[in-house]
Amino acid sequence: LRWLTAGESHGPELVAILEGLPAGVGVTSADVREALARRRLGYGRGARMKFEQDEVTIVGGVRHGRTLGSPVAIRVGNTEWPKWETVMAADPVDPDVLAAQARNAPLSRPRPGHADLSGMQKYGFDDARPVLDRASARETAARVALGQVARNFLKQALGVDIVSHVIAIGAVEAPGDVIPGPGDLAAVDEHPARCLDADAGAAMIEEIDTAKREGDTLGGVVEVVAYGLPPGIGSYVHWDRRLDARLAAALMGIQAIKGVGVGDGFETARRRGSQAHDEIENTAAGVRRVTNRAGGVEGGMTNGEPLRVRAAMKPISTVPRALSTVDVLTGEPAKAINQRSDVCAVPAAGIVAEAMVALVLADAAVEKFGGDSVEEVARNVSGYLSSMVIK
Ligand code: EPS
Repeated sequence: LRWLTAGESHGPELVAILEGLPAGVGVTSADVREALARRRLGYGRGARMKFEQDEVTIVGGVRHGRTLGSPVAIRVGNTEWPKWETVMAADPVDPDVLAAQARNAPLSRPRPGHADLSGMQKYGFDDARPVLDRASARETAARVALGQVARNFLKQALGVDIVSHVIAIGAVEAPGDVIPGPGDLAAVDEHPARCLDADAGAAMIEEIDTAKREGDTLGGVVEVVAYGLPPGIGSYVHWDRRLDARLAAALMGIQAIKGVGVGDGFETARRRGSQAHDEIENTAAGVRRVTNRAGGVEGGMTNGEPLRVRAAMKPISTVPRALSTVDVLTGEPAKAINQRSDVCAVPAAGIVAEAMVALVLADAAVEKFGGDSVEEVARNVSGYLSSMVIK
């Protein structure tokens, strides 16, 4: 599979293309709209999440609710656009018109922790606008749209369910043994912090309120769990075929993600081997792991246990109590750009992480099983499962 997104945060729309998906995957614009609505959930987001709508149009690759095997193209319109028509106009704008609107003033006070400064240096801008508008996590709406298509494919061809939850916000951590099951997505979504543990969830809300009061921002950690994956997706034979490497790259590619863990991740490094690995037993259902510390991946391949990956998000870099920077137009010390800001976007990052995991798994599944229609992939999956030498 290949996927691409384009569009700026305050532009007219985002566009996304997914190429290589088999035909026959059931998907509707309502499915995509629902996924985008989930991304807008979560305590700690700024005002924009409330008044802006995502306008979904599927413009290619789907007919009468089924994919065609051709590239799937989705537009996500931005209802904020009328306010930004001159700021982000594709065509040249009369300088007098530009000067008449405060919004058009160049942004010359780059935020520490943001793409602003290095982006301006790299692309030769003296205004952070073009950098921040593309670096913005608004772009994740396009990925969530494509992720929903990938997710429908995984469900329909392999019976895979993907869930995510928040396991830390700032220093508040959820207990490690609370992991959502395949049917728990609605319950997680109901909680404003998307945390399954009631006590930790309440403490997270409090932490966000405190940070907001103090003019500060917060990061955290999300975990994605995928159920129903057969063993053998991904491979140990080459670095770029390792499923964990591909998942790590996809998750690190989400704005503000600073670390990825597979299974128990960094915790595993602190354990002895006898406490780190998952012993194998023979059960009526076949060969299984007694525990799942590895998070369902060994040697770069799925091992048949639930896949578990975590992503750590840094605090939002638009800090209301603004950090020190330099005004690049004057060279003088200044306070960083700060218009409006989310306090915390960790709950939404879980939805984006689900989408990235779905895209990587769909890619790896198509590679492993082949097939031009969802029925053909499903047939290949069941042929593989029934002919496995060790079950
Ligand atoms: C974002 C900053 C905020 C968020 C935006 C991501 O936008 P603004 O600077 O216009 O207030 O609202 O997120 C979205 C619009 C979205 O749909 O997720 C950023 O700098 O990354």
